[in-house]
Amino acid sequence: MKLYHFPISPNSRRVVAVLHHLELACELQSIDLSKGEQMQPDFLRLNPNHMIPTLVDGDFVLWESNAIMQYLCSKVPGNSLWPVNPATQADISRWQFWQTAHFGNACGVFIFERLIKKFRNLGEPDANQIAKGEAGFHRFASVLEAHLAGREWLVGDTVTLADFSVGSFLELAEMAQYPMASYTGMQRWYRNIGFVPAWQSSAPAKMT
Ligand SMILES: N[C@@H](CCC(=O)N[C@@H](CS)C(=O)NCC(=O)O)C(=O)O
Repeated sequence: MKLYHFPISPNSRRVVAVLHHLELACELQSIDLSKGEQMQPDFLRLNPNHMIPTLVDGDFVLWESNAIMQYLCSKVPGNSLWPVNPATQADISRWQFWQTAHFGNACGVFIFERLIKKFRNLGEPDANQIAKGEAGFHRFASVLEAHLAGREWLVGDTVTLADFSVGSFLELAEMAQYPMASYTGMQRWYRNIGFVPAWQSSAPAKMT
């Protein structure tokens, strides 16, 4: 298998964490988004959305990080990241869809305004966008905070794909200055993810 990724992307990192957790052999190929490598014709043939992560497994090409994570788990029967119980799988999928549809976009405002704009010389953060971003962030962060009350993990009593998917966006919380101060449950939960060996070993090198 070969995974095209960009180490500082949260969408990539969570897939790499799954590979490490399951101890699956996979070649990693970095696609440098800062150099526009995702627009190269060879890569566009694999993923016409020009996005990483993208997995190639023989003749099978798969994009969308959450689909890749589920696919990798299906290769390792009995793993605890994606347990076979249908209700548990649906619960995990729920959080993965929620992350893609809502929480990731809410965090994405701060990532774009405070990190990507700087990275690409696109000017200063826009105060109106940040204000709108804060409203969106609080809407969804409060759902996550309430769910985490009295729980260690999002689903069941062990780390699952749900934690990797939703948690991956907290990696950039400090750098992109998400308004996190009052969300002590989220902070505690993300610290716990930080103790998972596969999460530690998949960490990208620090950005300067
Ligand atoms: N929903 C996709 C999102 C992937 C995504 O947003 N990838 C970004 C990096 S985090 C990307 O490759 N952007 C390059 C581009 O849009 O040209 C997933 O979960 O895999």
